[in-house]
Amino acid sequence: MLVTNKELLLAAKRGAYAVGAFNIQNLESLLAVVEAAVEEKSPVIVAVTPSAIKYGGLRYLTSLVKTAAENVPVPMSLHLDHGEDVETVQKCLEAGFTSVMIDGSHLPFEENIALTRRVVELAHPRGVSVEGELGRLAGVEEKTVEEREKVLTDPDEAGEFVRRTGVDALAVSIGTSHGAYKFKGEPKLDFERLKLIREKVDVPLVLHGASSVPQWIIEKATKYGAELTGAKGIPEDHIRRAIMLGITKINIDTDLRLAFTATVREVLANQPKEFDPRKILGPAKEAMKEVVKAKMRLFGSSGKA
Ligand code: PH4
Ligand code: ZN
Repeated sequence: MLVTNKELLLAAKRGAYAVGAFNIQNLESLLAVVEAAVEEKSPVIVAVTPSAIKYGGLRYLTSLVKTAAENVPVPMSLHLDHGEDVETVQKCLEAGFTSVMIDGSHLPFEENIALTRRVVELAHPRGVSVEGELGRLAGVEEKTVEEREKVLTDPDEAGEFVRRTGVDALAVSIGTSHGAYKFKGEPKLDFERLKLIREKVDVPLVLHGASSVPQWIIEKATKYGAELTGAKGIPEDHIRRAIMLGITKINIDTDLRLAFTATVREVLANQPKEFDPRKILGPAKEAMKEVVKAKMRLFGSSGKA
């Protein structure tokens, strides 16, 4: 069944676990996420970005997710990830999304508040929950203290942002970034900042850019020809700590992409005579599913559906 992020995340906040938001772009990625959720008996957030919509089409992707939701016994939300503007949000609301993110994190504070507030006014009357973002997900390693302060979420501003916008969840910046190259040196997240944000903010907190970039997947992809030198993600113990400090939604995309790519490369390399897409994409879907299942166990959402 399709439910809102608000419903999933308030339960997670009460239970001190996190719900994974997994990005999908096609049938295989959706099947991987849904089958994992069913096997793990886990609530799940199916996340779709504007660029995924451009690739797969809003109607096709929405129909696939709705069909999945009608046929599985776990609660699932259909979430717009990194919505850029009111028009995109409007289209997703009309299509039946149960949750939307509006990402005004690149805007000055007051403009971010105004845009986010506008989306809350559109979404809440339809019973759809809204995630806002404050602070930017830029790499922070080589930045000065002043530069870091500009990029990472300010706890006082976070409290004000949530009060004035009415968002149901807040994405925060504590040192993560999107993609497979998150750190050059030792991985480091600003847990002190997360604690302070938690004290100022009541709504569920969201961690974007949370892929761990498992070395075994990098090794497998590299063995079959990928070039991924320097790829590094968020260690699993950092994820556990973030959940203990109040993160209740965790966004994962890169780890699924890596699992997909490593497996497609492996199949093509080992079975050069194979040209049936199902024999190539099927194993890739299974590899993504195993990654999603492992995340659900790590986040503590397994068995919570
Ligand atoms: N996301 C995924 C964003 C994907 O435009 P696009 O579809 O390429 O955008 O919101 C994440 O936070 C993923 O984090 P990760 O890269 O660590 O998996
Ligand atoms: Zn993100």
